[in-house]
Amino acid sequence: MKKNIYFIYGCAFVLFSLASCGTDTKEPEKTTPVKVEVNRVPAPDFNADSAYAFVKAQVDFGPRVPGTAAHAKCADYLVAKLKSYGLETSIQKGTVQTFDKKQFSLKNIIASFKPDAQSRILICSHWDTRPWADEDTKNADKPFDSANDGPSGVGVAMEVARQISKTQPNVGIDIIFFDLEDYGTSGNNESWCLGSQYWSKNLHKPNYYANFGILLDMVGGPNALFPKEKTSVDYASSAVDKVWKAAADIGYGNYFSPQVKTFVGIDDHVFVNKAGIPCIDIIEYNQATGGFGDYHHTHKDNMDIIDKNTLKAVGQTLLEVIYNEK
Ligand code: AHN
Ligand code: ZN
Repeated sequence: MKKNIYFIYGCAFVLFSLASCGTDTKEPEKTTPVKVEVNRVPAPDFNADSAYAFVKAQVDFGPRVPGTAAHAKCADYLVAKLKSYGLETSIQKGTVQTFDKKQFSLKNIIASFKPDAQSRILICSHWDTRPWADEDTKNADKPFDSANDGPSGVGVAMEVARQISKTQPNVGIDIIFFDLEDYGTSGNNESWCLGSQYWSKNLHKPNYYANFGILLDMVGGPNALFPKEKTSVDYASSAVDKVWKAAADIGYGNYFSPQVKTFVGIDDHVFVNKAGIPCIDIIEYNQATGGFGDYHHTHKDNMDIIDKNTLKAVGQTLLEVIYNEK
């Protein structure tokens, strides 16, 4: 259902009524108004079934824990898909040390549409799985499927990649899937987001710039609520306003709440902002916990909590923003 858009149907209705005066023709259907969206370029239709399939494909590899075969296979899969959509795709490799003194070779997956366009939007998410369900009461030392935490954002971005390959937007688009976001420990901000930290110090192109960035984190839960996240408002308020207005314009104001909430200590957008690109975080807030959902870093984070309606709300909003950017 579309809200907050202008409907021009009165004239059509009056003309139709006059035309049918004095005849036995039926009353015109009042339920089919001629809709005219004001000042918006129509965006292609975001396919939530396709986005869902991209989420499931990642989860089907098994937990994408750094250093495992599932992690390596998932990277190959994402790169091959992005290349198949004609995006200029590469893997940024680097070596990082985790808080528990282990070394990992990280893979940031980077894909560009219209790589030479000046005006660009960056869409990002993380694609690694946390090695432990340490917020769970059972099997807290074991990895979990992690469908919402990582794959939901990657799945939405993959569907955006597929759509822009079919219908070209005016602007360039960069998609970055950061690695090793989730191998952190609480109370140590620098232990998280190792992929985006590496990228912020080693940009994939010299002087890389985008008009703004949009980080997607946990964008697939049922009835998800996305308030304006505080760091995003502080560093990238015009991008926040643009995205939340687009969502309201196309009828997704019930997902994108105008409230500002402080609940994200650290996330990849912090490091994108450190690189000088204003970047927002679309991230689910749970009213009951006052923080993340109760599935967060537990075995509950699996395909059962992925809702196509939420993927659609976020994905369609992104397309709306992309196709209206100059
Ligand atoms: C912390 O949990 C400290 N930061 C949120 C970043 C994150 C982890 N997003 C998903 N998983
Ligand atoms: Zn996480």
